[in-house]
Amino acid sequence: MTHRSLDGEWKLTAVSGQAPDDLRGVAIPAVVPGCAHTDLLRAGLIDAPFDGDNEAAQQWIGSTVWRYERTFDWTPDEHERHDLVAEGLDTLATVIVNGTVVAQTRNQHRSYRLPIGHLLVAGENTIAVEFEAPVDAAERLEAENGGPLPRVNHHPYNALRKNASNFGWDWGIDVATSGIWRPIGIESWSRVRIDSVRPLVDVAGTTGVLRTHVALQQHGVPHDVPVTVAVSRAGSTVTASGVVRHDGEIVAVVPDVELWWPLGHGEQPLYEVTVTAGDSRWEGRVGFRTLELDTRPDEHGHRFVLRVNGEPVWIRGANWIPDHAFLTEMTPERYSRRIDDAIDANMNLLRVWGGGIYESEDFYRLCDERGVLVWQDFLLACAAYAEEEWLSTEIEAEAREAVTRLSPHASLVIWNGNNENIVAYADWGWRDDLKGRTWGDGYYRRIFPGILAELDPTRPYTPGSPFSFDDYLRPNEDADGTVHIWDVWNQKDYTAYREWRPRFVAEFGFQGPPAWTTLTDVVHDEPLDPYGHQMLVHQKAHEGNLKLARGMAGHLPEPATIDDWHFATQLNQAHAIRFGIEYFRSLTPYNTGCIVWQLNDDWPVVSWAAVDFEERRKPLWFALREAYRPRLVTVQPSEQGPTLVLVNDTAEPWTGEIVFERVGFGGERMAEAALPAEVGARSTLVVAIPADLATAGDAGTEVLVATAPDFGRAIHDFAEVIDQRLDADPFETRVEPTATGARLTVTARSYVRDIVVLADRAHRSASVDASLVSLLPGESAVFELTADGPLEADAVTSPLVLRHAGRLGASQTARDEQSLADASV
Ligand code: BMA
Repeated sequence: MTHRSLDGEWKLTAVSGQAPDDLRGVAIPAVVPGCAHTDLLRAGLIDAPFDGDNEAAQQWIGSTVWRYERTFDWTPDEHERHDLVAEGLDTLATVIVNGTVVAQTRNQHRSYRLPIGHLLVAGENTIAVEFEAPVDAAERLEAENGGPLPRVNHHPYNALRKNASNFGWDWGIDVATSGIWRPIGIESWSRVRIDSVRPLVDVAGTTGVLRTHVALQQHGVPHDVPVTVAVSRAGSTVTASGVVRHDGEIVAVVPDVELWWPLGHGEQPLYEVTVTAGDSRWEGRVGFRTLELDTRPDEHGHRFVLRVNGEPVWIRGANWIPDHAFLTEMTPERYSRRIDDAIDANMNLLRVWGGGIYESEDFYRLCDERGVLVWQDFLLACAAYAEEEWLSTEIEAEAREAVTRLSPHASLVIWNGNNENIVAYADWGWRDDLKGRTWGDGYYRRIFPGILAELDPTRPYTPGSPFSFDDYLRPNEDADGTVHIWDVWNQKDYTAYREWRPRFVAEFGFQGPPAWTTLTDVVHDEPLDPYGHQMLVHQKAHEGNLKLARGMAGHLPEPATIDDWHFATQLNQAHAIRFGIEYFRSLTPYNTGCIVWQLNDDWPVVSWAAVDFEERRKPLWFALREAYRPRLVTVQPSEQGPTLVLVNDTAEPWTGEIVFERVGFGGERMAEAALPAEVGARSTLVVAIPADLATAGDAGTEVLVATAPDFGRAIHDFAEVIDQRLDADPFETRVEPTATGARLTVTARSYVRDIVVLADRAHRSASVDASLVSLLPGESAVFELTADGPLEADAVTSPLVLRHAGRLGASQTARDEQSLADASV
């Protein structure tokens, strides 16, 4: 077997469509894997797509027919077969080798293997891949197949098997791409090659069982081929072998197997698996663990409990979207940093959302190694999908390929049929709009579970998210299965999270802007304003800014400046989600998990993300790190009055003393109490708060502090920021230079609520290791800033960088402006 890569330099030509006249027919240098946008950008023919309102100016790219072309030298060799292997074509592609059409493909989510040996000539050959304009193609397919089916957003993404959010989403830029987006090359082989491998794990007592399904492709008359499977770890190898003609299963038994565990439950030992058939080899890694998704009914409804190796895992997760609008710009390093963002925020699961892609091997490999669980959606989101042959053959083929490709990955623990399509059918009125047309039910009820039963019965399946495991009529019922909680962002105050009693929250989120630098690098409105033209290009949510304002009302003072708007909306996002998570987790084990919408962004945008596109952690990220601590202490209301809830998501039981203090903003101890307590491993303890601590004498000037060693402390504010008489100037600061930046020490004179260091405003490269820190009088907190440029003390302590909740609102801003004016006189 030999592999010749065709990646690298190609030529790109706009063939027809809306490309400007001076570009049409002109070949420009191109890079494969890549897409037309990135090639045009590299050639200096378009401006940066994410900047300003370039999105609108560049819509023609998605309405242009693009042709990729290159030549390559070919020297005939001893092999019998020569296949063109394209791992990803985006999307409707005509593949032409030496003038002969070898394929017309219709699906970004599949790979293609095309026999081309008969077309190759010694010496120079040409290959061309011509892409139909994706926007026009989606519209054409929709029109040819019965007209529009219900969906969100402006383009008919549900008519084309392409990354849906690439056409724009309520956080995503519309950059309908075309290109060869995964590697392409020629594979030459003789007699036999391994076509696919599905290594499925099981554990029986202390023994690991690996059932490896091997499918072969043979050239000539098929014969029995000896196949070997070797499973190794730490120098010891178990081998098993068998004979396969078309496909077969080879069972390897690994005694004293080391179990693979999710983060927080144990180690992640991975076993190397090598399959050999003739001179064809397949290599991968597996982790031995069992999986179970318990959705049985109980006295409340239907639970949603994931068990790994028999142990329930409480999910602390985030939804994952493509991390770059131009998928080919992703690197292993960027994947790694993003997964670190999840781990550092105490998460144990990422949900790969169905409007994106089946992620790259890098993503799953890193999750396998680090113990981050993966919930994988099939790629159908927020739309009705036709079940007729023109679409179903593609959806079925891509699902079979994805289930097979991802089968080795220990981290992959749940397959999910779709995102919100069932709830849209049941609750959003789509049933009536459909007028009897198909909408996707067959995929969720029959095709996907059928594919999993056949190809990978080891992994749990849920038909949709949300889903009630009861019937299709109440898919978002909180006592049953999974819910998506969106009434809060769309209509209600965030305290309405407590109107739900969810078993498992698969989505809930609240918007906030990206870091100041991320935002102002691309939004150049003068003056900067939430309703500025370019700002609105970077705010895709329906009435997003109104919802941001509504969501702050009653909590934070109305912002008077753009700087205050930026900080206040970021702070409110953090408060909203922390409020939600602490409440959901306080319901453990009735509630078994929450998955926040969303971890990441695919371009610089106002969104629900915790980490912005330029990889800056928003205040929300720091809130997640706190709220997702394995040991959480939180104050929650109950019918009997405020309670303290200790959630212990560790294997260690805890015994200790809870100290309660009711403290005035100036440091006065109004009341104190200490209670001994015990919390079992993976258990929750609810403690009544003593009456004289539970209620404030003056809610505007006191807080309740509950400290439980190892759990940390909960500061319970008796009032909203807007109703608290917080000191606008409550601390002293000290800044010392360090080898990598600066160390900021903040010492409180009076209660400081939510210190946030907007480090990028001190230097665009700067980041900080802590934020959302509240201090009682006399306490200090240390913030380590890291930067690759100078960090002056004045910059670090500037009121635009060193922020806190007490310095918000019109009167304060006027004072700040006055003091800045005085200083510059
Ligand atoms: C959920 C997601 C996405 C969307 C998000 C925010 O429904 O599934 O469709 O981006 O809400 O509106």
